[in-house]
Amino acid sequence: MFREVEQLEFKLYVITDERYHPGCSMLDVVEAALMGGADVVQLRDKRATKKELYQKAVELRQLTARYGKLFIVNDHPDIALAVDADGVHLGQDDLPLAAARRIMGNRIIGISTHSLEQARRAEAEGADYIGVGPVFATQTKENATPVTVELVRQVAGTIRIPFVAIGGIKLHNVDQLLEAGARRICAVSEIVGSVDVKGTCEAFLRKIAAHEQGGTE
Ligand code: TZP
Ligand code: MG
Repeated sequence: MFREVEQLEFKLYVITDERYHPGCSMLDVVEAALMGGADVVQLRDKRATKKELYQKAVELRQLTARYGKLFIVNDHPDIALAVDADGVHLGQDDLPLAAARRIMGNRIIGISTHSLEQARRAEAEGADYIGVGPVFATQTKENATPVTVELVRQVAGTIRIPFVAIGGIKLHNVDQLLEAGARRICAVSEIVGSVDVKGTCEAFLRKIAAHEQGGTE
């Protein structure tokens, strides 16, 4: 079901993290996010075995396909291909982009970046989108030093491929990123750890839309 995308269109990117919803099924949480309008889902689980990740990926591929939304696998191009995901997301210490491109062909490759130099390099090397962060302090990712809102502003003024701001983003602090030029937002704990996953996604999207129309909500 993977679709070739000419210009990657998305606004709200959600990443799975089952640590934030013990006792709730991941599929139910992700489905609530999709109902709330999330338009990219990334499977990220550093604790699962490869076999477990593969099984989760199969299920998330089916679910995201039902909603016609993009599905990205973190870290593992082989799993991404095996489940017909739309793409893979890689960090600075993962498989180099050129090598990943040989595996992924025209599918989406996203790259995590933490500086303007890394953002420029990912763009030059052919990334389809980049993540910029963590913008704020986060409990979700280990050893992640905040990169500041100023970097988001610099990336917005420099980079032409889509970029998504990530890291510590909450409904109460997202406006400053939208003001700094972010058009796409990724949140993990604020969405999947919410008691109202669908409502939280809707609230993020309302803020993004309000900003596009030239003001805060
Ligand atoms: N990469 C940079 S920050 C981050 C990742 C995967 C985690 C963001 O999680 P949260 O809960 O939205 O701070
Ligand atoms: Mg990685």
